[in-house]
Amino acid sequence: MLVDKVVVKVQGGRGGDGAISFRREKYVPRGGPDGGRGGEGGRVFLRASPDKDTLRDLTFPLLYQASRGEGGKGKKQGGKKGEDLVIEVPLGTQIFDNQTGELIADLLYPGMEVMVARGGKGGKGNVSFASPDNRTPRMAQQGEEGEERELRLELKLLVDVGLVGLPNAGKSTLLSRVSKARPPIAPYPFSSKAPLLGTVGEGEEKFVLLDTPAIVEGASEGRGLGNKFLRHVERAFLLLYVIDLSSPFSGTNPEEDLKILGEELKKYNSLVGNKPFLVVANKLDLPEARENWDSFKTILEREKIEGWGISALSGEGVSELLERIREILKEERGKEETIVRQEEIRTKDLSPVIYRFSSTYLEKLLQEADFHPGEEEEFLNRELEKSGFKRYLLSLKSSSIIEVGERRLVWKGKRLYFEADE
Ligand SMILES: Nc1nc2c(ncn2[C@@H]2O[C@H](COP(=O)(O)OP(=O)(O)OP(=O)(O)O)[C@@H](O)[C@H]2O)c(=O)[nH]1
Ligand SMILES: [Mg+2]
Repeated sequence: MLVDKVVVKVQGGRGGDGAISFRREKYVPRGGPDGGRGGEGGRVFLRASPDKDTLRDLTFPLLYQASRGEGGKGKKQGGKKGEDLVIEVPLGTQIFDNQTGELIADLLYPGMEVMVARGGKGGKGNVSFASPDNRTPRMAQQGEEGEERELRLELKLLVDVGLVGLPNAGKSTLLSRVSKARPPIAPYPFSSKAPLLGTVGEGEEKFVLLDTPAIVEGASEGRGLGNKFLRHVERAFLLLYVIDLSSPFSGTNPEEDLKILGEELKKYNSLVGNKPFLVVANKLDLPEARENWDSFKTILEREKIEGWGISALSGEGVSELLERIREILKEERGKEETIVRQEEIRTKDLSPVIYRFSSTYLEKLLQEADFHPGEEEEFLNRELEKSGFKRYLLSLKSSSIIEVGERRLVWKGKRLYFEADE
């Protein structure tokens, strides 16, 4: 079963304690204090991993804690920083602060990492407490506790195309025909109880298709399996309304099925209800379906709705449909704002969110920018404009901080800036 909502606690590592130590050297009988500072505690990050498609692994343990900073040492040596903890979550995971409800971040890019808890500061060593009155301080500061936060993680799968429809229409059959996914298929309603992903095609043309459990009239009031799985198609570029031409679920005709489906999707929300769609009229291999197709097609044409007749079972019409889907996806993906997938990120502006991108593209770009002294930022933003990478940045809220290796950038007003030195 797909786990798509979890609550977890995260905590940065404790800072290391400051050291109490005195210089010991030959011929220096009473050396001064030389206890160094404790290291900062590790931070906690969540990373978007394309290999994961569920939050199930996160249901246990409930507290994720980064490592402690090391204690300070003699000879004024600072302790080492605690190691960061990186937790992998599926692409499309949204991170909320469970107390305030604030959306902290939306992980849309493979490898994108967001910091969710700071490490505690290291304590000062006794060096810092020396004064003319107290040349041999026997005190040091303890490390601070790491920041603790309760997070709610919600997965909204990043799919390109979503299959929706009334029960028994052939959604799962179609998914299994065009991908390696093996959904349950059965000649009775509600055989699918959970959404299932499949990838279709290879390389540039590849897209992700999602099969969803059936919608029935009254789903918005909780009938059938309800519409709780529809949020997974909220970010799709395109929906396929699968209609059973042979024996419409409404018991009347395909038009009625289409009407019920359309209305339920609109009742769920306008994002899903108004998403571009194709009608996929299925089961054309059956004689009664073929009879219904002629009049249904005429109605679709009249209403200016694009419809495709197929048989998911025999494969008739399927490759033509796939070709059309690819054409639409090419268009949609080309639009800059689509990575945000029409979803506004509503957040109160609290502290800036820190992201890490393990991206060789960005690293290279920063190196190249160094060869343009005086106009590094100009160069950076100009190059960004030309690349597909900017789309990912557009999904971040303004004033976010982006860490690339040792460097920090600020994303503001749709531009990248080098963070001013403090
Ligand atoms: N003849 C024929 N039967 C089909 C076709 N597509 C699906 N079926 C049959 O219709 C029944 C339902 O198919 P599913 O793929 O499980 O339908 P679904 O829309 O996923 O159903 P739910 O998960 O219950 O919503 C199965 O018995 C399939 O074999 C088709 O193109 N032609
Ligand atoms: Mg199914």
